Amino acid sequence: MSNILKKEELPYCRGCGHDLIARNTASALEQMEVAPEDVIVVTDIGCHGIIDGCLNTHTVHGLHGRSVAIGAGIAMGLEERGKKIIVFIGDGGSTIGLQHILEAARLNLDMTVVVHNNMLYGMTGGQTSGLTPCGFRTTTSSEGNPWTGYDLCALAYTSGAAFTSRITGTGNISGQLREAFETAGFSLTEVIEICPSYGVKLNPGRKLREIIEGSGRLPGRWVNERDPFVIKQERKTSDLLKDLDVIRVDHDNRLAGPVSIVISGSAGEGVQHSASILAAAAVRSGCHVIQKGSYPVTVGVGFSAAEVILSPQPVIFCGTDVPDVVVVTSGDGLSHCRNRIKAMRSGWVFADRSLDLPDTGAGVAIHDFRSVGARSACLLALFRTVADTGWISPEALHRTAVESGLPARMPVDRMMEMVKT
Ligand SMILES: Cc1ncc(C[n+]2csc(CCOP(=O)(O)OP(=O)(O)O)c2C)c(N)n1
Ligand code: SF4
Ligand SMILES: [Mg+2]
Repeated sequence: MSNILKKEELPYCRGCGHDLIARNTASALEQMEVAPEDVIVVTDIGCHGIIDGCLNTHTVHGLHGRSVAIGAGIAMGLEERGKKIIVFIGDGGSTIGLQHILEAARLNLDMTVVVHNNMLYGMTGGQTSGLTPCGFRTTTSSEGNPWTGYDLCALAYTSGAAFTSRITGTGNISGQLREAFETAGFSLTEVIEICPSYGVKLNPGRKLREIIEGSGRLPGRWVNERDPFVIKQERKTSDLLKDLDVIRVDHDNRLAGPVSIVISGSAGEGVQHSASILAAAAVRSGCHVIQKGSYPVTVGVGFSAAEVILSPQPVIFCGTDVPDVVVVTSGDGLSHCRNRIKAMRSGWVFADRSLDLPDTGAGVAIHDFRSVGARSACLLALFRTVADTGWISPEALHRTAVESGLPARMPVDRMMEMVKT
């Protein structure tokens, strides 16, 4: 099993060229012995972009045509060398956002762009793109595209890319991708492939090799000997960590490995704040902690959810597929996390008694969390969670809540008594 790919099954249609690129990208990175946490994959909008959920690497999903600009920002902002920034983009995206490619090539930013050129807009139904070859049939050019596609490699090369290649997306292309990934500076590899659902259907009997030969855009590699881009001006941004209070470890934890807790309630009911109290209590108990918030753009209404990961070791992956514990205190919170509760095969759901939970493989603990008031329900549920799981002590949570001044607003001492009895 690959250490870059999270899943054996990839989400594309059968025979899609994007599948070959994803697997060969993983294999190239493995040959190079790059750790998944040292790889940042930026994907564009399109079928190729749905790979995000299958990768163990960092992933950022861009806007259509803008993923190269995002990758460029990362490449310019990263102080640490040795990271691999790889942008996955389609023929559609790379012509919609062509200028971003030319600028990144001109600056010779240290990143690789892998163009998934299936010669049409796959995700939206097979329309012509700026790289569709002359004569190739798409859903918007039933007689065959009357224009020749851009020579993307020539544009990138003449803009200054350190390495540019055009390859055929068949067989083992890991060595060719590796050449791009190993380039110091900007590299672009255009992989020409075919979309079975539209390209093959609309161009029956035409072979990929013959299409490439007739397109005038032949495979090749082009090199500019240049140094990669480095930021020359002095950094003026301050270190955001420097001004934070140091939390001293004065409690124990009983964690054997990482655990994830999803806390889901309503806007205005203290979900994010309670999650921060839990996170700080876990830090003072010697844990490594990740906290993420999630809420609609209308922050004052609807759900409010937080994901907290507690771990005895540093947390490298900060996502949660299926949580170990869900804490849910309101109807809004339940609507938001219903599917996650359904997907649980083990662990615990701590829920307010007013809620009608879906079937789940997790254990269920029902309590009257809202009896202490809507704004305190979430913190009470977290007191119950730590008391029942034993991961950290209720005393650590209580002390953190007291030190942050919560007793003025919430019955923190009463909550402590409630879980002790
Ligand atoms: C700014 C913008 N324009 C248009 C769209 C609609 N759209 C979504 S996917 C897509 C086509 C993607 O084609 P391509 O980049 O070639 O990727 P593929 O699906 O073929 O992998 C389009 C036009 C969008 N999401 N955003
Ligand atoms: S529609 Fe085409 S490009 Fe999209 S996944 Fe299916 S075969 Fe691949
Ligand atoms: Mg495409």
